[in-house]
Amino acid sequence: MPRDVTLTRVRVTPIAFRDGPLLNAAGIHEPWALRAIVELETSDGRVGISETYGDEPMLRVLAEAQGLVLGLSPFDLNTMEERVRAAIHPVAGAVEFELAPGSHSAKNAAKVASTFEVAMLDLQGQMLGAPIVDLLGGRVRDTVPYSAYLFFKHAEHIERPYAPDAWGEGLSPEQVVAQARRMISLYGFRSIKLKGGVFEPAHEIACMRALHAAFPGVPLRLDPNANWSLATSIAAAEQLDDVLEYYEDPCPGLAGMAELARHTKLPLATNMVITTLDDFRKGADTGAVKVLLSDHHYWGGLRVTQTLARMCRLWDLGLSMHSNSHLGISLMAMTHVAAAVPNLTYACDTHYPWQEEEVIAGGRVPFEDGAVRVPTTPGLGVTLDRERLAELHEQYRRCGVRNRDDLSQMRKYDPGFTGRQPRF
Ligand code: GKR
Ligand code: MG
Repeated sequence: MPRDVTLTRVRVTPIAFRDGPLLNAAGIHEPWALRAIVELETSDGRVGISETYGDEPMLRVLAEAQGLVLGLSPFDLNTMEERVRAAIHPVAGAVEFELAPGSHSAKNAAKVASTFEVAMLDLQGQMLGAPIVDLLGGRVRDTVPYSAYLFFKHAEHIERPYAPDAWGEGLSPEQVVAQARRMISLYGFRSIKLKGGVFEPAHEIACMRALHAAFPGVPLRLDPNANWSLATSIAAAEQLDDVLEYYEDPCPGLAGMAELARHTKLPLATNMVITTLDDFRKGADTGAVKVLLSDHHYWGGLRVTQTLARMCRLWDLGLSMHSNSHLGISLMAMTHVAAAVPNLTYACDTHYPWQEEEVIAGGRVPFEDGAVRVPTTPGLGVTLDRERLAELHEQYRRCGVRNRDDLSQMRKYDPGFTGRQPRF
């Protein structure tokens, strides 16, 4: 009987993989991005897998949480969640990476529950011979669309031992258009997002207009990550009105976004001002946000994402997905849940094209016409390549990066960089 099977072991492997010199409001990506690969072993010898944040505070929380699932059945998701919520708490005085609300320690319980949930659903699927999407109510689509996620970038990292990536420099409007062309020709994406909040708004608007001219009819988004003041965001909205499908987190705070909403007809999207169900309760009625960018890694898992989707439907909000640097296990978890959400109204974000390395057997997940095919095989539909896992863990051991720090990295290029936000 499946319920006689219990979880007997938790294995957490931190990994580091190469990342490009991508610019954002906080600074610039370091040469290495971190993740943690979590494996849950069962009494009948199965292994369920999951991928999450790999920074030091997250590794500490995962170590603290390991014992909470031992002895549970992979079907005991509710008990797992209750235990995690009772035992895992925010850390007072924690230093948090502001750009990525997923890194905040207030999300610790949600992040751990999400990590365990994905691995437990993988096990459930293996035991029942069903893909995770079936455990979430079944697919409403066979492929999940993703967007071309563009970044301003340097050609090379400032530290020289790292070979340049294949993308070259991406600073001018022409280079940004070339980056989009390359990404679309490689993967077939049908919408485009530019990570902004890096240069003077006039330059970023010029880039958006260049993309609009180069890709007529392709939906475009700009995300300054709250690095524009309210006044700047209002002024820029007028110049972006005919160009954007949505305007993502231009200015800080729910109140700022609500005020901006009174000055523009552009739908505002966020992964910064509504990041918990509690924020949703407070924020949905303000009219500040019309599109929610969910992220199962810090919202609490795939089933919470489905709850959020129902709430978006009830409040008449659009829904899509946010991303950080990640590998294929996360991409597959995103794909399963996105396939089970009827009201996925926009193509999801993914950093995946920026990552060259993988830990899953068979190598990188393919995109077909900008979309990932939803697996029909049991569980997540992907398994670990243990040799690659060991290599990426070795990179983690050697790379020296233990926390994401885009600000300090940027100071290597520009010692005067303050990281003050909003900067424009
Ligand atoms: O990876 O530089 C980045 C992004 O800026 C990321 O940290 C954000 O969390 O992509 C994210 C976003 O949409 O805000
Ligand atoms: Mg964003």
